[in-house]
Amino acid sequence: MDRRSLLKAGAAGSATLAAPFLVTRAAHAANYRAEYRVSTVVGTAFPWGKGAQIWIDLVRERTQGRINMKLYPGVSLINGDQTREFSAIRQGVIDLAVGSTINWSPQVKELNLFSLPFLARDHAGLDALTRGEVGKRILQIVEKAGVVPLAWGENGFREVTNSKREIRTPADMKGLKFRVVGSPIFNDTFTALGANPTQMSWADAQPALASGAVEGQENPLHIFTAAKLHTLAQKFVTLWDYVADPLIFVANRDVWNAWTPADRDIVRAAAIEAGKQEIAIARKGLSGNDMSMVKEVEALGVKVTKLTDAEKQAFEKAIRPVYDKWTKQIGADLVKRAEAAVAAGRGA
Ligand code: X2X
Repeated sequence: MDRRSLLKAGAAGSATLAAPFLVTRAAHAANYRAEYRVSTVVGTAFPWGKGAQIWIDLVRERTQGRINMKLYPGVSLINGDQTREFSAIRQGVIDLAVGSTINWSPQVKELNLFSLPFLARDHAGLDALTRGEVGKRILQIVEKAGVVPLAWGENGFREVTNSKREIRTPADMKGLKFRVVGSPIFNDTFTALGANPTQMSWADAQPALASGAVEGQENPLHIFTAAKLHTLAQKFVTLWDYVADPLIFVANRDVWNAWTPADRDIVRAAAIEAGKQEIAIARKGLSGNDMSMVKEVEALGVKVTKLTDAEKQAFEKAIRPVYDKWTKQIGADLVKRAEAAVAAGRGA
């Protein structure tokens, strides 16, 4: 075809119609990366990693592969140093994440709210926080701190375990060496209980438990079973539900802004859906009539002790100065609203 007939064909139809479409495709190709990296602490053997993978799969399917997310568990993008995750998302070292509020607390002090001992108490109390005004406020704070919050998930209520003895009273914790997570409130809490806490990453915790360098730790039961903590000498588990550990699905702001509004809607809706599914997985065997997770742990040869409300009160009393100290750091007003929300949510 010579040039003139080409122009004619173009004017006649398909070529002119195709042109704007091609431009849009080219713009996508220029802004969209071949892969977006999603950070988590644990992988798909755990509810947390499963939730991230559900998100990834939903987004891939609904964007017809335009947005290709990939899971990087073990916080491998920052060499396992989970307390640096929030900064890394903000800086763009990490594109997206499903992260624990505990790990982000060093950068966003209000996230310590969830680590206030015996604040949430149960799923109803936790839901009253995350699904209500307090949850909205927390997500606004996260956004102001520089990342785009999308949805809530859940690691679970953290239960205390150790290799030495049954824990029923604060006195039972005396002198025990515990691995604690990366926010200093955990050091304060375990110190107030007479224990001997050392802060370390999850990656370092497992060899430290195996060697006996530390004797105990605290994590949700789903982490206990999936990480096989009974093989790391953890023979005693106490269900005290002292701290709820919610997760937040987030995106780096530049990554977010580079996507079309329609694609952002897809990614956000998928995060909300994945979060709901993930929370259901995290509560499986630990709520309502189905407490099969406790049986599962007992079947591993572990002694599981469930504290009564009266027994929990002894721990609460010992920890009170820590609660008061951290209330000031978090913001007395936010804590007051949280306490009121939990009371209303639990029908207390
Ligand atoms: O490090 C932990 O204990 C873990 C896996 O629960 C978190 O990342 C908060």
